[in-house]
Amino acid sequence: APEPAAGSPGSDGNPPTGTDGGSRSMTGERSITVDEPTGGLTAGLDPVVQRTDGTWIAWGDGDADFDVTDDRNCVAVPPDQEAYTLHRLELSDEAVDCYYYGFSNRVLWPLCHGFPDLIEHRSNDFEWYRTVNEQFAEAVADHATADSVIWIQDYHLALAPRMIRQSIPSGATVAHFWHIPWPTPGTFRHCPVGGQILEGLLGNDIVGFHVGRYADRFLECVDRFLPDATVNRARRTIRYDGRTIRVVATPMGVDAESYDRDARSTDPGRLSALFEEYGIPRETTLGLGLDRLDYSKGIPERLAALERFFERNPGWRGEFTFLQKATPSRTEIETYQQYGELVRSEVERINRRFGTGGWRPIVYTEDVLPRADICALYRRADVMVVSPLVDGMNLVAQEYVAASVDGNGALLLSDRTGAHERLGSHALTIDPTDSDGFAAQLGYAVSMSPYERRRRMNTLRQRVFDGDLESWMATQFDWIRRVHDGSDSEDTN
Ligand code: GDG
Repeated sequence: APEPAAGSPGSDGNPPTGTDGGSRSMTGERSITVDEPTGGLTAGLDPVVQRTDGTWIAWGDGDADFDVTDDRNCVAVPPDQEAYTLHRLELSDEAVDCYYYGFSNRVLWPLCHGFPDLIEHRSNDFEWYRTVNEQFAEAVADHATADSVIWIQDYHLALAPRMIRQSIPSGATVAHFWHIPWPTPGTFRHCPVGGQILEGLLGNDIVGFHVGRYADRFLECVDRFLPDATVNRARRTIRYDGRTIRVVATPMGVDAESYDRDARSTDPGRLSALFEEYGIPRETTLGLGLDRLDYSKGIPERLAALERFFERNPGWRGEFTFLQKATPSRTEIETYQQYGELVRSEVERINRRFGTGGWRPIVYTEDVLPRADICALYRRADVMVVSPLVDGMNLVAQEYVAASVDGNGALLLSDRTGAHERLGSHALTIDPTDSDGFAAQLGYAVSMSPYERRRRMNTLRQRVFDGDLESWMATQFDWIRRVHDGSDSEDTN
């Protein structure tokens, strides 16, 4: 089995300070507090790393209640079982600002999501990005042996693989999973340090993406911008620096069984209380949106489609309520602040236009809810709307399906998400920017026959359960094992 795992905080874009709502605390002997995060990836990785007896390297901003037990900032997790070692990198405020809110989220995030106009170049951001990547590489070198497997997560660590490669014993395997899209070469050109990013990533033995499209674009970018690399697009391999790098597409799933289980144990009293708190009529047909407040998620476009829907279907006024749960994210960045303001003001405007007496067509909240509440809402929602302008995968769509235990939910899914590749043919596909078509699909969803709902949902559930988080992990580790054992070599040379 692969040994140490290493990685960044995860995919939800939030630092691993463990302060998300709905967390559970365990207190060990040395007053160590471990908050279980609500995000899918971190929660999914934790049991895997527990089984490997490895080391998890993650950064924190120094605010978390973290009691280090040795001079390398290492602590055993869980405190009472010591299943793995958590090596924590403490970052200063300036480092967090430049590395995380700077180059990671002002350059790489908009670049990879195809929003080059939103890229902000600030002096020092890239230097800090490099410095933090170096810190990660040094921490890995502290733990790695010739037999190690190093598994790196996401776009915050693009330079680290090459640095790691230079500082660890040969024989160790380095794999990376990139949780967000990879851009076209035309967009990638907007990154002034693109060559360094690609060289950094080619320090890996394996680079993983959610879908084949991103893997192919990555190969195209390497082909176009790194003249020393030899790309084999058919085999998805790259020869560089005397090594072969394998590029793979392994779509990430969710822990479907646990969403199914939590949805089945919904407390009806709690659901009524939530409806009351948010002013949602008890018997309403319910639409649901659940996203980080991020410009990639297409929330204003969704609101425009809802406006069109209520315009065209006056009979649904008072009968259909849309709950938009938006979690504030990266609020240090002005683009995100402006986006939040736009979303809030559009909700108010639409509610003023169509609201009557006690009924609001759009109920909007920025509350972070415990997972039990999320599962209860998923189960209750008649229509789930997932309409990003671009999204690497999108776990929410899959969680909704897993939690639709009564089989009668309808999923509207943007064709610009990774999830659409797996679920698209049985969800109701939308182009998020086409308000008319989007509103028409919404109209279709709310009026869909129970038979069609069940038929579609049965197939969706099959796909989500077949391609769940565990199967994603297994596929990842299968690739890693093949490369690590050398059994992949005849394919790649
Ligand atoms: C990135 C990529 C890719 C949200 N609000 C609450 C809450 N959540 C949870 C959801 C879901 C997660 O957050 C969001 O995951 P997504 O996949 O939808 O989106 P990103 O955060 O953008 O994730 C994405 C993912 O990485 C994995 O590779 O799919 O494409 O952008 O799990 O349930 N959870 C709780 N309370 C909330 O209020 N408990």
